[in-house]
Amino acid sequence: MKTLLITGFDPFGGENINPSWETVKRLPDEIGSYQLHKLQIPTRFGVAAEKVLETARMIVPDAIISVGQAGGRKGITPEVVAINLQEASIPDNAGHQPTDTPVAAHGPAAYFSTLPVRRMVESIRETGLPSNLSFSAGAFVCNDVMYTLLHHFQGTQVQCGFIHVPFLPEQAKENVPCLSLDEMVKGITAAIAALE
Ligand code: PCA
Repeated sequence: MKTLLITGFDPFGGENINPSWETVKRLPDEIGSYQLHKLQIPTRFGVAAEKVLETARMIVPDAIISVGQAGGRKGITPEVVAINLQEASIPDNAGHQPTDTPVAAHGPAAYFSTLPVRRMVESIRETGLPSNLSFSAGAFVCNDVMYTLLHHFQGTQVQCGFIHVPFLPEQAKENVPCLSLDEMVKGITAAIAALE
């Protein structure tokens, strides 16, 4: 079997739950030809990505998917691109709020996801759930993790990237879209099933 390292974040920005970790921890242990290794990471610049890399050094995964919350989005959105920028509008969970700072000092401006993002969108839609490609993972901790992984694993066979999920019903205020936990689990399972 192949190994998938899949991560979710702890709550941030005043929320007391993060749908990404709630979803990741409920995924089955095997999907298709992949054995899942689940990891919770802190919503902290630098530290989150380092934790993923530390685990990757131990388990040597074939693929890495990091999942995060994007409150306000309607569907499950595989991210196409990560940018070399930290620009935070709120502090992270350690109180850091960098602006105009590169993720990697001498890195390129951006990296494309090496996950099969278009196939993932199709696979999620086949379950009846809303999904589309996203062309911005923001410039907060999620983008920081995605960029760091793609920078680290460039030129290797390790496929990596990021998927944002909407709020859960208990987080969404009036007229803000959300998905239930069961729907998120179904959608992320379908995304994983699209891996080679
Ligand atoms: N979402 C944030 C960081 C942690 C999370 O779940 C983001 O989109 O950057």
